[in-house]
Amino acid sequence: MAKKPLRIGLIGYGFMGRAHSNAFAQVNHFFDLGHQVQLQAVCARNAEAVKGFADRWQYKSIETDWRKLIARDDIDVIDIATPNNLHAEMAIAAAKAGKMILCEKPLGMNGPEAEKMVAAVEKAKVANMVWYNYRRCPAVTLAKQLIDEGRLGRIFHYRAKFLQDWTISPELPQGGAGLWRLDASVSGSGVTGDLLAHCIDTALWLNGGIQEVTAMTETFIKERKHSLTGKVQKVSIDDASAFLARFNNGSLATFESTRYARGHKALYTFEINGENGSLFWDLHDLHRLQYFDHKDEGAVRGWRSIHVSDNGAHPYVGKWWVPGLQLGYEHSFVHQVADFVEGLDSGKPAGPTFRDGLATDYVTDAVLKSAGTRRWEKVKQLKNK
Ligand code: SOE
Repeated sequence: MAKKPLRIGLIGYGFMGRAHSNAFAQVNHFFDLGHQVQLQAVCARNAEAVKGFADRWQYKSIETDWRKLIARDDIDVIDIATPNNLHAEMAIAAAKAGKMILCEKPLGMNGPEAEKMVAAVEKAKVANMVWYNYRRCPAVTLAKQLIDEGRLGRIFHYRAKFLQDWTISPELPQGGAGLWRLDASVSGSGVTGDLLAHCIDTALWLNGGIQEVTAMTETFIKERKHSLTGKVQKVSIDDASAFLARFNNGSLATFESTRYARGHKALYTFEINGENGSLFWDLHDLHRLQYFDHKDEGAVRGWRSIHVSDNGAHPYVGKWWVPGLQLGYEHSFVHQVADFVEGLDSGKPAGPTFRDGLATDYVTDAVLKSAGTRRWEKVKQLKNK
């Protein structure tokens, strides 16, 4: 049977534009889906650069004005891969135009902005998803399966970190392409919204909702030259952020993130300790899941390192190569597109939806608030639809 076309209009061509384009280009080669994903158009302000990107990734056409892209009737899905301050305006306009939307994380600059985005997609009844890609690393998906099967029993602890070291130099400017993450007026926040948001999305998925948090943040480099103005300006992002949390299921958590952990480039790890077992995952070893099962016979009991590459037993793996050959970072994006399309095919939308992204924004809001008040802060909970 002929597949339905799913015509993508991508906005933005940075690091994430590439990761998404690769996923769109690959997904039908490996997954059996009811839709054929098509690289229809890419949009960015610089016509020459966007033309180069379109040629490289084989997009059929280009736009330099995102409103024109959204108005086109040969586009089914708007994919927002722009800096954070543009997500809301674009997503709300796309929803009003009846487009499906994929949006980079974090969903909004903050909870109130993300609420408007959720209201827009739910009013328009358009499919929507946020690119929290780490859920779709097969080892992380396997962790979800093991938890849902009850193998860990009651959960006591959740521990997550996301450590980088790329902003230590005071000479690094803020603002502009590649460096907008250092400019709070564009990013919304520093590591809290950029890195901890990943940890929080995974945690909410694996361990349920968070009730309250107490946090501390620090801005180590107080002023930096702004790439766009050339002036030395105050830095308003959090360079480092750490918080304690209490989950609805009674478990306790610690979360830590920084861009000042010399030697660490993208060290995202989480560990979960339950009554019957524990799990540990490390992005630098992303195809492995460490699992401790207390039910194992005493003499051989210990942490096992599962190489998540078994065609039959492990999530997503059977779609790729032969057993034992591992998958990497880019596959998590391919899996996310596959699940989005399968959600369209089946009518059962895959997460994280905008609503799920809002739940993460509520936690990051509470973290930033607590860092200011130096008190425990309640996390706003999602209202029922
Ligand atoms: C920041 O360096 C960054 O690129 C984040 O923005 C991504 O979301 C994360 O996956 C890797 O690090």
